Amino acid sequence: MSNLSQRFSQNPILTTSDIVPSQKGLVVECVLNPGVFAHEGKTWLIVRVAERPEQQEGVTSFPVMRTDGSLEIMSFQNDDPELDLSDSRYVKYKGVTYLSTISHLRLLCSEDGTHFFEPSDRPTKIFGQDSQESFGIEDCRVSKIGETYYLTYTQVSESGVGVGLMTTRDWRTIHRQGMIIPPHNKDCALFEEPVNGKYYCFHRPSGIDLGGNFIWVASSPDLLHWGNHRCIAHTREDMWDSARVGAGAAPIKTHAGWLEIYHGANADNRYCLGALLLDRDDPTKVLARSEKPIFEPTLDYEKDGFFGNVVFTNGHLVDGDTVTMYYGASDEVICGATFSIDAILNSLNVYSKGAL
Ligand code: MAN
Repeated sequence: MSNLSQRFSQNPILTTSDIVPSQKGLVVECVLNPGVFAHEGKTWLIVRVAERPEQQEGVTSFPVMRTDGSLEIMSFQNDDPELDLSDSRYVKYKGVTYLSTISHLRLLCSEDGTHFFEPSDRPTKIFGQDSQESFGIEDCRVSKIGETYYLTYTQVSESGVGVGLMTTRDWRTIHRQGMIIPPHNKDCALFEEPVNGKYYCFHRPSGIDLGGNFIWVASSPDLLHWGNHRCIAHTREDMWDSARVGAGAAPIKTHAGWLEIYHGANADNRYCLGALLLDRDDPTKVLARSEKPIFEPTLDYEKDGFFGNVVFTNGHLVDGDTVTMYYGASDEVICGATFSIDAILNSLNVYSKGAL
């Protein structure tokens, strides 16, 4: 186990009991995977809140959003042979996949980076809005480009999983920009400055028969229209990131290149974090990558929970050599940890040219 990080002594800093349900009849099952940003001298999280009705004995029920924005509760008897509940994140029935909870985004702020509350002076809840978000919205990344905050997030519906974009300057009025990358795609993080005059992002399409769950880079003239897609990181057989990989938050610009903390999962759905280093002038070139995870689920709150053995990050703050990373643990609670950027860079395995 690597010793690169220092977990907050207050972990977990947010649990489901800290979050008030968005409406009567719903229970908060998970508060997880926060986007992170600094604004007006404070630390802010835009967390994912996953809810469903209280579960009754022998029955599985979960909400789906109707076109008018109200929730419909779907229910299935647990002994129905057509029902598959083998993964707590999903409900599969007669070959159709639903999510077991519906997620919205919630804005929280803090003076000290560990005690978070919903500010009373601005809107704090962002819900799925149309038929492309009827199963909810998830895992928001926040990138500040100029004076504007860009929020990339996962839009989930029966039509698939895609990347949505919202923008705001003041966190009072939020502008929806629609789906910028179509299904199946998620884990989109925008670079916070252009490289050679073009904007860049990471994204994660999923190959079905050919390919896999790999990290790609794309570029754009305007942050809305993305092209020139290049695959930069494959999963690696028999390693900690053998089944899926996906980008975390906006990459960190270092003297050595763009440093990206990413998640990787193996076939047992154990989610760890590692890092990639990309060329400063050409982010499609991978210079180095973690051989071993830089962060693993080892403590009780990371091993046991709504979906255990998961550490997942999509937000951090950078101050000099220190990255303060916020992460979801076991898909149920939010925690924090700090890393030294130099220590991460020194831990990477330098890549021979062209390796994926
Ligand atoms: C997926 C994502 C995350 C989640 C992990 C672990 O990759 O959708 O939201 O935290 O799985 O369950």
